[in-house]
Amino acid sequence: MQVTPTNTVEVTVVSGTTTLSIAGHTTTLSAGQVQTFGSVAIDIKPGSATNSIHPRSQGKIPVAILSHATLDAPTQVDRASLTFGRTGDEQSLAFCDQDGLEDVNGDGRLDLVCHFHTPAAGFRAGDTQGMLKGQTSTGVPLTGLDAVRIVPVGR
Ligand SMILES: [Ca+2]
Ligand SMILES: [Ca+2]
Repeated sequence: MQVTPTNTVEVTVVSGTTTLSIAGHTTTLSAGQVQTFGSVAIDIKPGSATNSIHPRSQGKIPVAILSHATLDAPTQVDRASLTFGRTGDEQSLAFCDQDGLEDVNGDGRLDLVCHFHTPAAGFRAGDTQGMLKGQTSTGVPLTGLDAVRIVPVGR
């Protein structure tokens, strides 16, 4: 089963166990367990449509985690769990905004904007997407994808 970045998938195992693969990570579920895995919409560099990244920058990349009907990102995302970069496993988190929360996509729900160290995110020439991984404060895994454009380094 393939899902898009805004789908939420609920899995119920009626007998035995089953293995789930989520964004390349696998987990095993036992009968009787009900889990919800959330793919969240993210916006790399809110306000920029091109999401240009200078791979040699020593700066930070802002990433907005967009709230939706069943996720209030500012209150429900476990900020310390967040990893972001070319594979999604990079320990690149600098900080998340605590004050001045914004509704970056104008849907009436406040979103969570976090900032990630560019060198730690590990983007390379030719990368076309960035992935964010993490979990909610109740332990539900979250993944999000957005496009990036890697700025040619030159020289
Ligand atoms: Ca953007
Ligand atoms: Ca919003």
